[in-house]
Amino acid sequence: MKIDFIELRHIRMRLVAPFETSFGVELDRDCIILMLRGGGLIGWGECVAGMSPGYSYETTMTAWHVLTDFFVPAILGSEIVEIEDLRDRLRVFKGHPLARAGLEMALWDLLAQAAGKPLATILGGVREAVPVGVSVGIQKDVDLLVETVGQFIAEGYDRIKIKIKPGRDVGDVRAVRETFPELKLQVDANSAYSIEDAVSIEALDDFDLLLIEQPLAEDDLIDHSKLQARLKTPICLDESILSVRHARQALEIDACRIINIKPARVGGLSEARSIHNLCLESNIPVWCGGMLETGIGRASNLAIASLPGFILPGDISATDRYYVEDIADPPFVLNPDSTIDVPSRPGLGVEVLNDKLDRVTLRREVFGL
Ligand code: OSB
Ligand code: MG
Repeated sequence: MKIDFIELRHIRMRLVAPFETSFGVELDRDCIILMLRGGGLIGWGECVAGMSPGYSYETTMTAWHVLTDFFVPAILGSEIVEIEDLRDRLRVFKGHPLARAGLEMALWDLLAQAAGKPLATILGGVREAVPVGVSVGIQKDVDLLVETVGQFIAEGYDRIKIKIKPGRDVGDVRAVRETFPELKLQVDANSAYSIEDAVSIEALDDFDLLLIEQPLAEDDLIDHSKLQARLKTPICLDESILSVRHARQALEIDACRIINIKPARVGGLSEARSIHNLCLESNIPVWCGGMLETGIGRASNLAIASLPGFILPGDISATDRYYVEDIADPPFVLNPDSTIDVPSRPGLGVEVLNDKLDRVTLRREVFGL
């Protein structure tokens, strides 16, 4: 099909509660919503780059620049038959996986709709519902953290991830573990430690955690490997894994024993599926990470998380954990067994609500033939 129209929107949505990590606190979430038209169908994508380069070097503004000046012109007017056609056209450009992934998501939606099948089916999904947990930001103090975790458990989440940073690690984890001895618990440092101050990471080894996510720098597989050798708890890499090659190399040197797969971080669903396939062959458990997505990105995450290797609960929570009002319908709800249903309608399987989308749009640009 020929891609004859593309629309980009920079949107901003208020989070139900501020989200604090080792790299900062967010009250609002910014992202770019992409709309692609081809063959009379419309596909939607979400580029998760936020306002500050805290998680990744990409921001909403750099993604806007790279998309509008390079990626969109490379595909507008092109005859696209499969995802590889898009990947081929973008291969000459370096980096910017979040921008790449947003565009790729819209194309997956379009191609799945053209095939009349849910995205999950097209990707090779095998589950109708996926196990999920909730990612809890750093709270004002330990008491509030324990209370917040307790509320999510009461809502039905059976796996909790807590964000940590130097000074807010062992104390936070001990308090949660003492209050909830049986809880499936894991932590995420978002690369806030160095190998020199990893003693506090080693101190977390005795709390029966499912995993310790991204303790060290994103560009440092070597020190992660040294740290993993000192821990019985599996290290899980997030920021460090940008491609299937990184995944293979990390596993070869035992830099991690679990991988967090975020399609956005690795440049799209196609690369995410390759990493999943590698891990499945290598008996390495994977799970789907999140970037506080709207219903559009969440539908895509649920689709990839339905693949057989995603055996650990994902950071894919119900809509009401993030937003009062979403831009897509229906909202995602938590099932009593701490799972969320995978959309079963063709494509992403959600309906974008144009009036709500208009209300959160800060900037819009269209590209037509
Ligand atoms: O590191 O997993 C992360 C959110 C923004 C940026 C980075 C991360 C996160 C989360 C939230 O942990 C997961 C979610 O979407 O619920
Ligand atoms: Mg993470």
